[in-house]
Amino acid sequence: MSDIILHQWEISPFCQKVSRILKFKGISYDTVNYNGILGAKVPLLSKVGKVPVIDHNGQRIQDSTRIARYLEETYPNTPRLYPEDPNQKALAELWEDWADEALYFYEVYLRVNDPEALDEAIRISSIGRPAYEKPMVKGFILAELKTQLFFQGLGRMKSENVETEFRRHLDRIEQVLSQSEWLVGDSLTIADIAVAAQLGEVIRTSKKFRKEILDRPFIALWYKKQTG
Ligand SMILES: N[C@@H](CCC(=O)N[C@@H](CS)C(=O)NCC(=O)O)C(=O)O
Repeated sequence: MSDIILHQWEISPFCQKVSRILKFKGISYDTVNYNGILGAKVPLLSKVGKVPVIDHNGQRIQDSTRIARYLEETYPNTPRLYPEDPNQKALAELWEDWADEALYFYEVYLRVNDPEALDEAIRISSIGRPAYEKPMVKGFILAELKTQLFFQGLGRMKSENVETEFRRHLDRIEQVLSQSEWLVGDSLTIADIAVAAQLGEVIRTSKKFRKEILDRPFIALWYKKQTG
């Protein structure tokens, strides 16, 4: 068994972010999945009640951003996530926060409003669980995500407007990557990992937007470099 246990939902972009960080740093880890109705146990993992959560050396850390900082401090001899230069570090952290707090809601919107993407997300969320749990999982996920979107605001916008805004975000990422191999500085940072984790969930669930994302040549190249 590894030193680190990652408690996760396979479909969560924040859990994917932590997986990508652990792989980038070459840190071995085991996962505990909360697929199907096991999702009901997620609120018991921490006071916040969300995944990802990691366990390491008797400590439990919740929130992908806090986990990223913890891993950077705890494994100083692994590749850096945060640039050394303070200005670049600030920029990388801003990208990270933008991916987690803004781009995330587009990913959720595109999943909830495209029946094919939703079915794929439910399929992934039900892997390893009995078939009868699927309708319950679908009902729970839909209710949860629609509520999030309603209060955040995107859920009350016309889908054509949300899609246009999402494309504008893609264009901005493409613009930056047309000038530089990585989002900040000259090597992969937390900025690239956080943005790729959100786009990765769109890519693996939405046929329509997978094409739109990967038709942007600089994003496609940058994404491939991170995923192999
Ligand atoms: N800011 C948190 C967000 C985590 C998050 O929203 N996780 C979702 C899965 S994608 C979750 O656990 N939702 C369960 C809930 O809100 O009850 C992070 O970066 O870890």
